[in-house]
Parts: sequence; C-alpha cells; structure tokens
Amino acid sequence: MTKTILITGATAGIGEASARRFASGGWRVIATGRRADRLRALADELGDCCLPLEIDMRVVEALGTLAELSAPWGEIDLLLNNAGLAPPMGSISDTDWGLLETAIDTNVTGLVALTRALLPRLIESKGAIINLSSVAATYPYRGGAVYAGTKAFVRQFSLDLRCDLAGTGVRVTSIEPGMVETEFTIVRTGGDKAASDALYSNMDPMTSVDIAETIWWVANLPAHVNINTLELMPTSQSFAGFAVERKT
Ligand code: 8X3
Repeated sequence: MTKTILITGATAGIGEASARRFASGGWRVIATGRRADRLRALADELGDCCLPLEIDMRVVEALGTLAELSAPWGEIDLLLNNAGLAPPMGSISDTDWGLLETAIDTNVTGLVALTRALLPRLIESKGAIINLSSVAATYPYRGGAVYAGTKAFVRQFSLDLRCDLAGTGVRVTSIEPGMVETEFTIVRTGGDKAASDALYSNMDPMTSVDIAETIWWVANLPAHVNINTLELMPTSQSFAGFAVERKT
C-alpha cells in the first residue's frame, strides 16, 4: 500500500532531499514550506505523488488544518518535522529578539503544535515521527544558546513522546546531525554566502542527501524497531575540550 509522508521545510536542504528520496521510493509526499515558488518547482519535478502546501510553521492555527486533509493525503504514515533554523551566532543580549523568537516559534512551538495536531492520524496509521534535532542538543558551543536549546528540546520531546505513545505502535526518532552543507548557515549568517562557504571549505561536510538517506533507512526499518536517537557528523568534525578560565 502506498505510504504518505508529510515533510515540513520541504523547500530546501534536508526537507527537499527527503521529498525526492521518498517520492522515488514510491511514497506520497505532502511537501510544506513557506516559499510558494520553490514548492511549485518541487511539485512539478515530483509529479502527482506530491501535494505542495504553503504553510508557515509560526502560524499555529494553519498547522491544525493539516490534520483535516482528506484521503488519501490525510492518511499520514510519517511526519518529518524538518523545518527549523538558527538565529545568528552570538550572545543573546546582542541578538535581535525577533530572530530569537522566530527560531523558538519554528523549532519548538510549531513542531509541537503540528505533532499534536497529527497525533490522532499517526496513531490510526501506527505511523512514525522523525524529528530533526542536532548535535548542538548535546554538545554546547559558544554563540549557540537559543538554537541548541531548541534542539535539546526536540531531542527530549522525542524521547518523552515515546513514553506517551507506548502501546500505540507509533515510532519516534530524533535525528541529530552535525555539519550539513545546506542553506542553514546562509540563514544563520543573515544571507552571507561567503561566510557559509568558508565554514564548509576543505572539510567535506555531510550533504542533505546523506541525511535524507538516513531518514529513509530509519523510516523503512521493520515496525518493531525504533531508533530513539541517531547522531551523525562528518568524519572531519569532532569535539573540542572545555574552556577553562584561569586566574592570572
Ligand atoms: C547544526 C549542527 O554542527 O553545524 O545543527 O552546529 S552544527
């Protein structure tokens, strides 16, 4: 039977690559995002298996309407909570409140609202939820407080949701990538393509296709296997030590 995935943030990066991966694997793809032109281009590329829907994750009331889709689109087997963004790196007192709020609204509030709205559908289909967290949920770094905080929320929300969903057959996974070269850093730097290029230069970052393939693998494991959390990094990214301030 044809399965259906709903992907948030399908207009770029991991969301877009996942839309392609699941469409080529024979799934129906509900592609949501803010940018109508990109959604249209994706739908043109993927054909009838794709339903493009213009949705802003910050508009909670609009997210609720996604639970009202009629068959076959309404029979959702997998919710891929991919939409998310990082405010600029820096101290929160120096960062515009609106930018911090947008990240919290998108990464946390929107994700919870959409998950809440779709839960009855997912329980009905014994489906799955895959949430995009980050290595930032686990490893602190300077200037990432709000972004990392939202991603730690996503990780813990995923694990706790598993408790609430015990006995329903619904699987929940937190995917936690390190450096993936997408538009993520261009957004984080306020559109500075050169800064993004510099961050990923000469280090062989992961690609959106790497993560989409991982999501595909997680989604297609046997129904009795639940990946709780899955952390990935490029081989060239690892860990630094603690910062220690010494008295002079
Ligand atoms: C972002 C991962 O490693 O670029 O989610 O901070 S990293």
